[in-house]
Amino acid sequence: MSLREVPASASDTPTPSPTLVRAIDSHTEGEPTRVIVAGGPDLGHVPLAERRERFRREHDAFRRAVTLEPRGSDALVGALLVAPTDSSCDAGVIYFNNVGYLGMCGHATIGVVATLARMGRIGVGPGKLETPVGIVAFDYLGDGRVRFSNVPCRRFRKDVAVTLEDGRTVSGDIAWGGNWFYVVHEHGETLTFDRLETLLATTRSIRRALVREGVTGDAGAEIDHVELAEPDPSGVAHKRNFVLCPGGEYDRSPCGTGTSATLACLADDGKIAPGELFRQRGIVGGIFEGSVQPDGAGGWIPTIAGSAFVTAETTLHFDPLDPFRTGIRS
Ligand code: PYC
Repeated sequence: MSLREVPASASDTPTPSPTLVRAIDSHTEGEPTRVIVAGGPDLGHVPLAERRERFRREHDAFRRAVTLEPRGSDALVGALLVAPTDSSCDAGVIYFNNVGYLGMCGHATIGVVATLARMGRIGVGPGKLETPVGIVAFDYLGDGRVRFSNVPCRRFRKDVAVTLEDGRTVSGDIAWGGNWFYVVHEHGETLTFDRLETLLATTRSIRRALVREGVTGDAGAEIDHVELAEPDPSGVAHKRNFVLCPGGEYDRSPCGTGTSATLACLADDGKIAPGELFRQRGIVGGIFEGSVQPDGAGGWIPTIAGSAFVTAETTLHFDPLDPFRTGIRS
């Protein structure tokens, strides 16, 4: 039976008809975000980490319907706007992608803030978002420009080597930037966009090596982001990077949580001082600016700035007759 012939089951219905799901799409330095502003699943008014688990358990078809083709794409990060439990926050947000749920997402945070500005829910100035991994303070600077302070970030292990299937050895640091990263500094690659297929193949192979060799984050946490980094030869930025995301796609932006993980490693090594400006260039050319401050517990609070642009304001339709209404799955 081909995928086209697989009947869609009732449990796959992502939203009860005739609910309208309203979304605002944007991109942050090239990386897309789809914010669900109305009609998303009701997850109750419990802490956001619990709501994320309920989303995963009871409404995963909604995640797939929003992010997978034909409605979404593997590069897309979804952001469900919810009411915060902390009334000092402007909104609560749960991030998700083509394979699951993210604790935090830097480019999507910038996209969410630009979206809230577009909706007239915030103006220029400071604000706060509640996420499943903590409260994120932001400053909306106007014209889509956003600066946010990430959750506390830290390096977990330094100079960890793994061996790829082709015999190459690469070496890097394991760090928490709001997601778990393997920040690879010895990789033998040149990080240019024309080498996209090679960079994807190498980072996917590194990801397999991490699994094969049992290399994890703290308490056995899966390292689901791989970041290759090198000094930026153009001099426009301090470093340029290439980031493989959990679902096998690459981050078009310089990756907010990846830049945070990089900053934590640089700060631990004394290569960047608290408050010193750092620029990271992504693989398609976008730039994030960042800096760190000590968090008082041995880690670092990164501040990241970048720009997002709204690309669409849409109503999503989930036709019960559409066999692919909850996405195309492999
Ligand atoms: O900007 O943190 C980020 C991010 C993670 C995955 C895609 N973008």
